[in-house]
Amino acid sequence: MEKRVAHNSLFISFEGIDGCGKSTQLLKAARFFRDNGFEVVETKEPGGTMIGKHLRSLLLEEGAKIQRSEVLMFMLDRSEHVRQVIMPALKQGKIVLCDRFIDSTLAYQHDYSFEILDALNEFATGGLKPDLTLYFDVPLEVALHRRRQRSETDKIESRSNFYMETVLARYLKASIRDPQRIKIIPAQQSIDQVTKAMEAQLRGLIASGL
Ligand code: Z5A
Repeated sequence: MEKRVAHNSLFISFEGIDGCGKSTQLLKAARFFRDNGFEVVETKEPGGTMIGKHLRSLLLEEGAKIQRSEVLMFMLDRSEHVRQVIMPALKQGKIVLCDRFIDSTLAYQHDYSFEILDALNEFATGGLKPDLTLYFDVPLEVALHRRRQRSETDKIESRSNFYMETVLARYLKASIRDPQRIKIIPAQQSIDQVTKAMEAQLRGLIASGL
């Protein structure tokens, strides 16, 4: 695990393809930590700050015309998010639960190499990485089925199956590269079963003294 920002602080990111159930599980994790007496901040990317909210609507509703610009907009969002929200909370010894972070860029902006995106992520975050990343692993068909039950799709969500298969492959590559940080949670089962698997990881963290 990376060196902690402050004693008792913990930074956990939630990752996976759209429809994997990570946002649902983030809420459960927040309740789990609060029930165990911890202070929790829930946040997300894109859109965790005021500037991020503007970027989010530009990115998700309009879609950046140029991919390079899209990457840089995610980086601007991330840089402000770390500065305004994540670091202050960690310095106060809080638990930060973040819906998407650096690995989303590695997975979704897959026109670019890990080398380039690692450098950009490092620059945007000042080197901050999550202490733990929970990757919710579902086959594309399961995620698509869950997404179909929701009515709206935005510019990014309407991408092709081929694009999404590549996103899955990049998540896999990221988790193979960094198995200490990225823990894979099988997420095909019911919400309660997935929560159980996730809580087993979180209990382990608490037992190890956080
Ligand atoms: N993006 C990027 O390209 N680069 C970056 O660097 C970053 C982001 C940071 C953000 O979309 C988009 O930005 C995202 C990547 C890109 N695009 N895509 N595609 P967003 O924030 O609008 O949404 P999202 O993060 O992709 O997903 P989401 O809406 O938050 O969904 P989710 O977290 O994957 O799943 P959920 O909301 O928890 O669940 C989805 C539905 O399934 C819901 O109805 C649940 O009740 C149901 N569900 C959840 N779990 C289960 C189980 N276990 N069984 C059955 N049903 C379930």
